[in-house]
Amino acid sequence: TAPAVALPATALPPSFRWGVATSAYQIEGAALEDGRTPSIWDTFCRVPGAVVGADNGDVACDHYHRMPQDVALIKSLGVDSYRFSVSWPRVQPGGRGPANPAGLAFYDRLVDELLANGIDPFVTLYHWDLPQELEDAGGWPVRDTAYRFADYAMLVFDKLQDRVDTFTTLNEPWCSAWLGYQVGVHAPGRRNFDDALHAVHHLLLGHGLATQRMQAAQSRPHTYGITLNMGTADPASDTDTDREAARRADGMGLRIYLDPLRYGRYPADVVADLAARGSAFPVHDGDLEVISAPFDLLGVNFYFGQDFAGTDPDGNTHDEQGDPVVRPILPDVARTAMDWPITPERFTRLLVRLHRDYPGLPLVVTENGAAFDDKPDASGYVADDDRTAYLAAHIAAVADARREGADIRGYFAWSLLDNFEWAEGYAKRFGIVHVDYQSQRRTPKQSALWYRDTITRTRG
Ligand code: GBH
Repeated sequence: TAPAVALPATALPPSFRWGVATSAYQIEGAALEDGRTPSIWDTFCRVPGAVVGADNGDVACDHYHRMPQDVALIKSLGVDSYRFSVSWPRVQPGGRGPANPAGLAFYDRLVDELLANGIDPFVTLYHWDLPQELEDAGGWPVRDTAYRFADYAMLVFDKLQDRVDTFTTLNEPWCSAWLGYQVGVHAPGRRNFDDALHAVHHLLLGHGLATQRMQAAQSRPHTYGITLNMGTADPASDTDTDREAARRADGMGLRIYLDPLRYGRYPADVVADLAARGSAFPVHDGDLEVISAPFDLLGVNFYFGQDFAGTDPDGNTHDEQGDPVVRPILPDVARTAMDWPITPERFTRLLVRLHRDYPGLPLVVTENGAAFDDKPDASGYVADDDRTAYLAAHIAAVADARREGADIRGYFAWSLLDNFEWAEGYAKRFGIVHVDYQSQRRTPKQSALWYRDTITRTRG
């Protein structure tokens, strides 16, 4: 990897928001404490072969018990914001009914601790931990789950709105829908195309219902948003077949979320593609008005961009089911420990494109980061040149996109801590702070020190 370049101090304005991000199931542990019930991830982790090393989030980073020290750690990194998610089954066990006071109290204490340390809390309401009871009732493919989500959101909002400014609804609905219900590599591990498609619609509906209800109940103005995972989908070559594959990938990966959210309609080309295979979004009258409820901020999670080919390696344009081939091809560049290509110039292109195609929507990078094969020394310190270079290149990409006019307000590094990396278990480390899972000792890596220095210099 190329060595990290120091970002010019003026590359980003003093008002730029700098943060670190985590999610509840990935760090909290305390899976059975204070009334929390299982989520789909507690269940999925027990499925043989589902998670590398048969790991689970029972203990994770034990953040639930170490929260004040972790907030002190966040402060020591020099960031001004902390993005965390609220665990639905902690706050509303079973996914229905009244709030669990002990569960809500944890987030109440977290917010107070952050504010006392001058850190702005940036709340994600849902980062993939659906209460298992709601999955047993059908999960996201079922319409009722959208209404259950809005009810849950209000329990959190009522408790925290006096002190929290930013509420985002969903983290990466693409992952919840397709990885959870079609590919089956994430919880709940189901494999059905139409279930996933219905999940997309109900996730978006849940976002809209929750956003409308929070806005109606607010006692002061807040910033409302949603976070999407976004890549770039380029044709692998100039052929019509590859261009068509890239169009389909972009439609299913990005436009089926942003078009309804911003313009109140699913993209016509995707609707036609779906109809050709006998599928359709389960839209009821009025749903698209709800889904397109105005919001203030788009969270962008970016890891890499890819190319798409419309043929398989044997040259076939259709698979065994008769569906057109949309084959991802990873750009031929350096990779991370996830085997993900490192593509910062595509990040700039994505951000500029969002500004062009969905104007008037402020952007915040809610996740960006990388796993590498860390080699801690005896003290736990990791000299992670590779991660440092990754962050430097992607923050420079944000600055480039701003110079091209994109309205990007902030950047959150994924992640504060090494943590439970979903289907990869604890084997993959994304933290800018090393975690020794035996002792739970936290040690900032070189990348964290670089990040702190970068923030300090850009603040002027
Ligand atoms: C994020 O997901 C999560 O929000 C976060 O919890 C997680 O720890 C972090 O990233 C690191 O993984 O190759 O078909 O999957 C990112 C998941 C990975 C989804 C890249 C899109 C590209 C398309 N994204 N993936 S595919």
